[in-house]
Amino acid sequence: MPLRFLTAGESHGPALTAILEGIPAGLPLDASIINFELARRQKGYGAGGRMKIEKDTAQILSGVMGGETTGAPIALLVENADHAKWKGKAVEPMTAPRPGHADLTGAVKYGYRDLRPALERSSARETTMRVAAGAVCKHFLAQFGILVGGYVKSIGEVEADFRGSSYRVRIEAAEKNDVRCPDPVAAEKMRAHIEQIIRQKDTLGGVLEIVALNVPPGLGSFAQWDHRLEARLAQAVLSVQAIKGVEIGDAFENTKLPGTQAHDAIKLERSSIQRPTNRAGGTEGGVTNGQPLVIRAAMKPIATTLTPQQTVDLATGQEGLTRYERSDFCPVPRAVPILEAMVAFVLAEALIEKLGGDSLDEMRPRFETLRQATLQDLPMDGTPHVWWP
Ligand code: EPS
Repeated sequence: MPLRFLTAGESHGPALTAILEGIPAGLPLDASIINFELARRQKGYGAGGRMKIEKDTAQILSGVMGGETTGAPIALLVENADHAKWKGKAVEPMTAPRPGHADLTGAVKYGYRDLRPALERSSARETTMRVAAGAVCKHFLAQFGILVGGYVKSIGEVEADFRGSSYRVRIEAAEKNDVRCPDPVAAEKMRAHIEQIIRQKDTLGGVLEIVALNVPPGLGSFAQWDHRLEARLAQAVLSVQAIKGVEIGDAFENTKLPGTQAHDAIKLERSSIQRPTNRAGGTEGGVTNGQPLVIRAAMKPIATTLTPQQTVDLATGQEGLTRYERSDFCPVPRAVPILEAMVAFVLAEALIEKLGGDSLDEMRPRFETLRQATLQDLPMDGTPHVWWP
């Protein structure tokens, strides 16, 4: 059974919902596991006014009985506290599309008479449900010792220096400040940069790094284009609002190196195959290689700026300026748990594919017998073959 999820809900509608299908039976689950991640999504310097209104909490409507998943679809619901202000209220039409937002493309595509329906569904408010579904996936992966975490690498021009720190230390250190940057010196500068951008009535983007530790080798496949794990991760990450770029490992840095320096040497330590570096970011040929999985994502500065931008009012047909809609100033720190959720979903799906089974009890022993990268796992004897007689 493939793992899949759908979300539904408008930013200011009564509630947001998700259905997550394919999580095996026997996973202990209660709302606190989801609420922990939802609270992380709400926290981050540079958030807008909406986060003062909401205290996102999930209701589990199905798929869990007696505190454990049953294998049935898991339906999740988060109410929008802000809906109370919109219910029954006449709303002035919005007709001046924001450059970079889904306003204009949505209106052209669906023929809306008002830009609001595009805003309502394209809003990053929807990521609440990705985080909710992803929290279940993260919790599922944790049963196998797989940890998904993330942190901020840069905000605007301010770049962190991670040299010498392990991924695990970075993941833990990131939660200690409200810009989610493990480098405390850079974190202070990032905060100051965000403060400045708020004063300037503008927005800031940045780069995030998402890491998965203890991922077994062999997830994903090169047998078909859409089975390749890098491709699946890239789609999941790029599907997040305002994410416009993605790289696996040191993809862009590697373009500057010759081939002999861009890869991770294969070494032997007590019959175990080891890689002293991780430039590939944990995948080779669309398959995990047992190294930490490293995904980097570029988030643009979001399109809703307090300073008006040049646009055309679609109702009057005149050039004019955008009108401000409440939004974030720098959503980069808040995007960490969102991207973690998407990566966790892809990895949970790939693990379920690899292990098969409908319950955790079926999967656990299979996980224990997964091949590791040791010489004994590889039955090669060097005999010549005629492949195509
Ligand atoms: C968000 C809720 C939204 C926005 C923001 C994120 O709520 P509202 O529109 O009522 O303020 O603040 O959305 C965007 C950044 C966007 O581009 O739509 C949330 O819950 O994260």
